[in-house]
Amino acid sequence: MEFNFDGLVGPSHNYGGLSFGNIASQASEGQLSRPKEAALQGLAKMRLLHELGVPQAVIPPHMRPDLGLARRIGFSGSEGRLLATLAAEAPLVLAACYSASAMWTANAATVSASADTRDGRVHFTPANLQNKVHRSIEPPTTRRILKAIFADEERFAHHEPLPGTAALGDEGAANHTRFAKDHDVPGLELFVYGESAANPFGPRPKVFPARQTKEACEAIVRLHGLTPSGRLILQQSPEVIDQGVFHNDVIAVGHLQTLFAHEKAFEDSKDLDRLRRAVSKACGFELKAIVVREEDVPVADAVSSYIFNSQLVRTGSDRLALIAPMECKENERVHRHLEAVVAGPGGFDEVHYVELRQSMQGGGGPACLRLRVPMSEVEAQAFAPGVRFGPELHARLQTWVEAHYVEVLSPRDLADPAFVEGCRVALDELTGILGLGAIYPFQL
Ligand code: SUG
Repeated sequence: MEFNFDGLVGPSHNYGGLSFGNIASQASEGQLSRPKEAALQGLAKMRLLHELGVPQAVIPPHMRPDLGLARRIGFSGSEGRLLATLAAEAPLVLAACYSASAMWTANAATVSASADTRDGRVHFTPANLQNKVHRSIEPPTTRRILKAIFADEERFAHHEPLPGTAALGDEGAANHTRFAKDHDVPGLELFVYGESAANPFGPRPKVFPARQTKEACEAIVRLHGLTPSGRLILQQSPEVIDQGVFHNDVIAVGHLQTLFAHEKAFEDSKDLDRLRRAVSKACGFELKAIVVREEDVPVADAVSSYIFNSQLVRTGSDRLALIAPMECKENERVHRHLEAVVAGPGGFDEVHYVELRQSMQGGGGPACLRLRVPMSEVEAQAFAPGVRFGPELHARLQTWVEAHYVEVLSPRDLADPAFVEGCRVALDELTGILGLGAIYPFQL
């Protein structure tokens, strides 16, 4: 089975405009955010997946603000003074300390199925996220959370994040897709990078940063013990990175035997054939590729609607469903195309449009909000039961959000010491609800 571990949106969800190269993030800078609505939208998506019969679980938010970030770069003083100084002199640093970006758990880690790894364990490498200051502070907490959830060392292996340096830039599962007949048989793990550090004059984007390197992909292949036939590393088209495709999951999504991608997703026109051959060799079936042409959906529409940042899932009634952002319904061209894919042969069986506007304004669609963990039945019994999503946990989390989250958050509110205290109380209570023990620095 494949579990979707969705990131629960944190109480300080705000729009800092912190992600250069992510068009939605930049466009939303300084806007008022609605943390309560954001968290409830995320929970509603989890409920939909659960109701469709797709295994669902939740990953808690990180404690924010992380004022340690500000102190490490030379700001000082008591908590109250520090908040006031940052608000007056360094609002971007303040927004970074408060960022709820850990909600996008597709960037939390790369996960390899036990059927693919040499030692037969599920492997996790937290992403270093070194490309963005506000995200570079996530790995230590992510690692603690993943170790708390997947604690059984006989079944789960946890690696350190790769060194946080440009040559090893790693953004986790957003650039990783697994193709296989099923979740417990060997498959093909596809890694996609934006540039190669060892080839500085090779193809690379000219405007926006490439966040994932080839060298990071190679390191993860080694760490996870993937066999040569069980993995493929391809380059993303640098041209589309410059159009706002900052992760592969903004232009392609795959699941078991199916790939749904834009024709411009990869650098080389032969890459798709390479992928077909590799899948056929590793998995013994022909890849079902649903490739969208530029003339049907231009890259610009793919970026604004996030059509490829959809989740591709197999429902409890064995139907292939696409969970797409509502923005796809609002873009006439995209909507028409999706409906045609559903109606035509060899497409999806159904499409569900979900309202995630609060996350979308930060550049995170349905696929960004989830980390997929393929597991056997036995492995699924071994992870912390408190994070498994169902009606009961949904109700508890909804009540918790209603009690602790503010409706509207403005950049000014971030300087309020009472808001910091509110975040701590909320997250302390959450660890109790999820039964995870101490995972935040202030609890250790
Ligand atoms: O890293 N946005 C995230 C969005 C991550 C989307 N993830 C995937 N595509 N898998 C990012 O750019 C916005 C923060 C801000 O502007 O406040 C942000 O971090």
